Amino acid sequence: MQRQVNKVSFGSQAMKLLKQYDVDTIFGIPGVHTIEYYRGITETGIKGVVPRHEQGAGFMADGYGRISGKPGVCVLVSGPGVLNAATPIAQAWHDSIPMLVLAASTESELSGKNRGPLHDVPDQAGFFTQLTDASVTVTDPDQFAEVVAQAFASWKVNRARPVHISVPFDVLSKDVSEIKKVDVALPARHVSADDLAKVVAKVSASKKIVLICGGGANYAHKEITALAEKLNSPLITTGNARGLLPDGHRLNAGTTLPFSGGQSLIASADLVIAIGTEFSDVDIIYTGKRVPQPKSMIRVDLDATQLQSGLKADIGVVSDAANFAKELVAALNASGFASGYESAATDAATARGDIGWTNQSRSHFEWLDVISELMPENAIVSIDSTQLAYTAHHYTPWSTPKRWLAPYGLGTLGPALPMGIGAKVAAPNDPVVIIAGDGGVLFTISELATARDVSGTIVTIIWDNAGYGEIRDSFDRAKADRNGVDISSFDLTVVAQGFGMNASRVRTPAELHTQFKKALSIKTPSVIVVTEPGSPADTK
Ligand SMILES: Cc1ncc(C[n+]2csc(CCOP(=O)(O)OP(=O)(O)O)c2C)c(N)n1
Ligand SMILES: [Mg+2]
Repeated sequence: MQRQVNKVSFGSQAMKLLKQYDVDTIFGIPGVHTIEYYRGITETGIKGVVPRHEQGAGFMADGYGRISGKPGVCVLVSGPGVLNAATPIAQAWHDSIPMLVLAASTESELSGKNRGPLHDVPDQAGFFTQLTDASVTVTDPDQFAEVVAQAFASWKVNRARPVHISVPFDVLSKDVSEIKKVDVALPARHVSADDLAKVVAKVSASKKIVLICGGGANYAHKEITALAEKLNSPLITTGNARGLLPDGHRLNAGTTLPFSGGQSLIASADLVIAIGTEFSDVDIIYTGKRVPQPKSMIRVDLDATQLQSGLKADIGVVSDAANFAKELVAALNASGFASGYESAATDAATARGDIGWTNQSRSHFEWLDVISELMPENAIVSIDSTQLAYTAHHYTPWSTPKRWLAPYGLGTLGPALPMGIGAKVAAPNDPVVIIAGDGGVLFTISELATARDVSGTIVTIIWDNAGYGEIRDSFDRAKADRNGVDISSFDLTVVAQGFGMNASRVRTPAELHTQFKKALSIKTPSVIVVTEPGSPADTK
């Protein structure tokens, strides 16, 4: 069939449009259904990164999004392809990460007819409505341009959430004219004059003001630092905001939400200002102790539903974190505000020091010290749900905002390796350090192949205790007979070598020092398996 002049397939026009939004990478495993998205892609300069499972595609897009600040884009086949990415889509939804999921869907003629077409699932777009800001089946090029424009505009000013677009297989291959970029601009979220006046009055009447910042504030680290300094307020971060203040900053009260240090600081404050946090349970999982309701509280969030959920705000402000911080500092300067909180720096230090470490965490310190000692300043860390990480979240000093990646919102297993790979794609010159458990890493171990493709310094440290350690301990604490927790453990160094990695096993912190130093010095990926002393893995 001859193509008409100036007309190319819907799929290729869609990618040309995305190029205009500065998309440079797509993550996905191609299939016959998605060939049209790939047709002509070389011409656009957009690069395809191929995970070995679509769960990897989603986590890579997530890591890419967190590091680049741009939406990660997945291109996925209908049915199994896009369903395989449901968990990372849910993770991005929880952690407010921009992500565009472009999928094929069942041929229009056969959709909903129950006749068994390849990769068919009933109502694919409907399935994803719960996990996205928008999930739509698009059959018209203008509608495609509109949905994409809305998504990119919304990511700039609203709480970022994934967007899923399905295009039926037959529509993707139809010839269409250029899909023209539509201009959509949504207003930036500022503090209203009324809210600002209320906030200034509250702040001016309070002596001890404490800040709590979450992932929604991380992107505004410069403005928030200026606000913390103006208020002279100790600042506690959630996991997603680690590094917002540098480790040595006098007002840094650490990632101390679950501990008596952080919670006493909050209880002693006249006013707590919480910015961009949903007070996720994962942030307090270390002790399970819920953050107490402060005496008085201002909550600032782009998502109005957050303002009264869990901890109640006396004043709830819908605003972008950077705008809130800038506008409040300007108003306080104009009103001649001066903080009367003289012990702010000491209180921040006390909060950081008052942590009830478990003995298990104490046994992690010597390993984490080695990792911190050698960690390059420009490193990105990507962490899974492993016991070593639970300690690291609160113990490891961290000074760079947005570079400590973990599945805080969803608490799923397996994201660390693919998120780290996505991060590497976004920042090819920066070393990536991944920490995962022997259980979690197996969820996505096939992505070692993608790490090899992407190449560069990507160090995966596997904490090996031959089992689902945290769950094994939970069974013991619950006095339940262990079941399903002492999983078979394989020699992961051999597995890694099979993927072409530099791989080693270490049994002491000194050996970790040697191997980690070596791994950081080479420009190809490495795997270091750490045997947890005294664990069932120690017999290997
Ligand atoms: C998708 C998913 N399945 C199950 C769990 C429950 N879970 C939480 S931690 C954990 C153990 C993980 O084992 P490993 O990665 O080896 O880390 P360890 O606790 O041994 O350090 C499990 C199974 C989960 N969080 N996510
Ligand atoms: Mg384990």
